[in-house]
Amino acid sequence: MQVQDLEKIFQDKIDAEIKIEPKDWMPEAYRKTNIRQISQHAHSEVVGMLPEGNWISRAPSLKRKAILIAKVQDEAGHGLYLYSAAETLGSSRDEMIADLLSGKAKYSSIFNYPTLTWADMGAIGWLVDGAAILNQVMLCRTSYGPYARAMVRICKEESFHQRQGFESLLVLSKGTTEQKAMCQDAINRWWWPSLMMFGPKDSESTNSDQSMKWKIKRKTNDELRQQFVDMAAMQVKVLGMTLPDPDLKWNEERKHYDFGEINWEEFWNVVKGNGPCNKQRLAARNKAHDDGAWVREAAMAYQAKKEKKRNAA
Ligand code: BYC
Repeated sequence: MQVQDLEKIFQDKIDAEIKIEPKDWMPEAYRKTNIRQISQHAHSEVVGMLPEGNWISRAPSLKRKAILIAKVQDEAGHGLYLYSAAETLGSSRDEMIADLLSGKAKYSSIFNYPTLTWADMGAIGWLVDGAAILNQVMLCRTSYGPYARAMVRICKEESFHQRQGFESLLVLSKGTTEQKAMCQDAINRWWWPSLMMFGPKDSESTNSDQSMKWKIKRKTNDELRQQFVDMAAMQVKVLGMTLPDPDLKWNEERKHYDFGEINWEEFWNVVKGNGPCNKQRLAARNKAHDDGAWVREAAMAYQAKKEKKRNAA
């Protein structure tokens, strides 16, 4: 069959909402885009454990510590599902991890900001997981089958993450003057980086057009960002706090909130490796990888021993 015919069958399937599965024919660029996006997503989950892991030993109560441990552990699980989904496209886990550790692969800009106070755990849950969910709910319907199925489970866990974050901030917002100030300060610091999670403006987004045609993405960066602003602008009222944007205003005509301009220079700086914590995050991942070498060696030795026994039997 000619490539054009294969491409037509492929696009027809996508248009008919039939999932693309690992053994199906697919254009090389579709494979590459999925490997890029899924592996970046996996790296984000794994690096995302670092800013929160930082607070496990300092959680203010046993209950908060148990919740935070469960959340960080969930992120590790998300990373594993996603690496497995990317592996079905022919990229090995070793290759993907090597790209993360060398700094070649991207991961979400948000995890290059520091977690300075306990309130940051609540703000990450509410804003960062809140932004992540909006994006990930759409990815439950992405066209590549293994990615879509991984996202269904991830979304269930993320919605718990977001609720625990909001509840934690709600408690602080009703607390002492210091706790209220800590809550507002965390919201102020995480608001703009959370808006950046959705990526560049549609007009600057290099991958969106093609990814929308292939239904890898179902909504554009700007559409999701607007949805997030609308949601957060309502929820912040329940907290009795404010969002740090003087231009945030309900627009009756658009039926959406208008909001101020994102600092794109800061965004690209962070994406290019020059954010406040990029170097620290990569150093921590490299150290964890090196420290875990004996575990991988032991697992391989155990596997080899089992195979030897099986062959001898
Ligand atoms: N940070 O053409 P565009 C989580 C890059 S983790 C860094 O619009 P695309 C959680 C982009 O890669 C949530 N880089 O790209 C975990 C591209 O560069 P390349 C993570 C960014 O792919 C722990 C270039 O900019 N979620 O939930 O169409 C605790 C141009 O952009 C960013 C996902 O990964 C960024 N923010 O759209 C708590 C979801 N934005 O690759 C929570 C899956 C853009 O061409 N990913 N870039 O060199 C996606 O949905 C899409 O990849 C994006 C970007 C919407 C992020």
